Amino acid sequence: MPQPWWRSGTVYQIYPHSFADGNGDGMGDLAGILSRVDHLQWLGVDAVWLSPVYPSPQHDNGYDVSDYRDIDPRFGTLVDLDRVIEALHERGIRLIMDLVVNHTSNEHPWFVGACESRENPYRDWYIWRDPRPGTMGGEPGAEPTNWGSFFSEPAWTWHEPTGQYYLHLYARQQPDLNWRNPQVRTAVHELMGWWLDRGVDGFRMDVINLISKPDELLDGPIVAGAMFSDPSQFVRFGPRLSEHLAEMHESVFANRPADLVRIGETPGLTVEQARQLTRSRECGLDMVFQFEHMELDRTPGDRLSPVQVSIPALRENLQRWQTALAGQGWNSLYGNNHDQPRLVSRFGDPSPEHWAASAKAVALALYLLQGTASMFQGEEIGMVGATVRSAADLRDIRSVNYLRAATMAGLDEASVLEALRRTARDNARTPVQWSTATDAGFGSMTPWMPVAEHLPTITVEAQRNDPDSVLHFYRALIALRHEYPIIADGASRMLDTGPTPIMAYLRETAAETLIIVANLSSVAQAVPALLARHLAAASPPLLQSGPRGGTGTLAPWQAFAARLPGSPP
Ligand code: TEU
Repeated sequence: MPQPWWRSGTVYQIYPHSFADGNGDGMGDLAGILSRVDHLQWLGVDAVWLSPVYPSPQHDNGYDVSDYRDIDPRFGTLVDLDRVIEALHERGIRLIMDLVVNHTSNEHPWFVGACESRENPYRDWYIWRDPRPGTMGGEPGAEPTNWGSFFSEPAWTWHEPTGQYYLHLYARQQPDLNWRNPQVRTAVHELMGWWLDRGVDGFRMDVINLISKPDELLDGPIVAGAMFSDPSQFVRFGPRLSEHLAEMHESVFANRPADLVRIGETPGLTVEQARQLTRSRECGLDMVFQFEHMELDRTPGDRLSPVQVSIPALRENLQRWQTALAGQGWNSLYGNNHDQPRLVSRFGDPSPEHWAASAKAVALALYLLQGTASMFQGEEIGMVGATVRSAADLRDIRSVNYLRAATMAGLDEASVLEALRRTARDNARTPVQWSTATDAGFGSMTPWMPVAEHLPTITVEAQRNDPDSVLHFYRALIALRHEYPIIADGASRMLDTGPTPIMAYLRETAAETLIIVANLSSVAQAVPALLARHLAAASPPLLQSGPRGGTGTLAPWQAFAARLPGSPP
């Protein structure tokens, strides 16, 4: 049986707002993407995941869709999208669309209809409830449950004209669809088929694990210091989730080619649940973006408040996912995206001395595990996080709402901003730095978000000319994943490196073994005894980053992959 392409493949996420601006209006667009497809081909990626380009009022940068079958004029037209698909396909690159169907925009005609009257045919496409008994609708505390949205507001908004509340797990401009209604499910299946007929190669499904809500919606506990209860516990694996995904497979994918990919974005999902959703194609998902490793450096219950990352904890977590999904599901490997801070700023060391070696070391440690690599635009040149001087530099609705709620609760703005500098989603959303031109080659002098302050070497142009650059390293890493089937197929075994910041693991098949070692710190590390025994027998590196340490020492951010004996040449 041929293996699906994604096992050895790399997905490259394009966040259209910030990738490249083709018409100079400050906002990236499809024409910009078209002008940069050669970069993607040179890099060697297998697929592009395109964040939403559908018509949208942009309250959540396109994750609030008002028409599922068109393109927002700020990004171009359907004809432009067809051109992008064609240009990618000509280069052997697939296109994965973002499917945002847990919620729509409040400006989507379905919701506009639903708001007209309780009798409107679209009313039941959304989730409506009466005020809490004994209260007056619209007053604080009258919400049907005490749930908070993920954007620091109540999860219910009062609709005065029809006298009910509607549910929104995200912004009030993002009402949740009612997946219990079969008409909703059919409409989603149809629009998916429409895009597949147009030539797209799969979907990244936004918060797809949140689509099934319990029949009865109940209050949850409120942790100390919080305003609302966290609805995740009720909705992250709702009663009909598996059923809805299996039905989606049956109605959309069963009679289509098996190389169309379905990637579920699934905050809060456990390994066992991930296995349930990805263990066979009929379950509906081929892999999930899980969140556990993205929450290890966050305060529980407050995802925008940072704590120091622990490499041993990260290692342990990644290995748990590797083991649990081996042979019974499939992992995705990611360390950043448009919602997460930049990889090198978060897990590496962005200081001029260590920036390059650390960007490479983190990538090597992550992407040689078993799973599909998923990279975010600009990561391949080691881009660092946004420069946030003041609250006015924050664009993301989540950051803005969080700051407002925290200061209203009495926290001081400077310290909240300090936390947001490390955790805000704004971090990864700055324009891609293509060149050293004043507009960084983005295509506009006044981009919607300012270019991040960066070293002059952090541009595509500079790094293309330097064979030792982060960019060339990423290209070699992507190629290595294609070249060595063991990276797709081998079992993963984390080596015990104790409390050190060293991540070391083996990839094993009956025929061969690879060893991957990375010192994920800016301090030289003595090699632990167990690792030293392996290293004594290892081949010259297949790929390496950073300066070499002496015997028995790993230099700061030294990382490499090598063969162990028993391997054929
Ligand atoms: O993100 C979901 C997400 O990452 C978090 O908001 C998550 O739900 C939260 O941490 C609770 O665990 C997706 C998109 O990637 C993001 O850009 C959108 O804002 C969001 O869904 C809503 O569509």
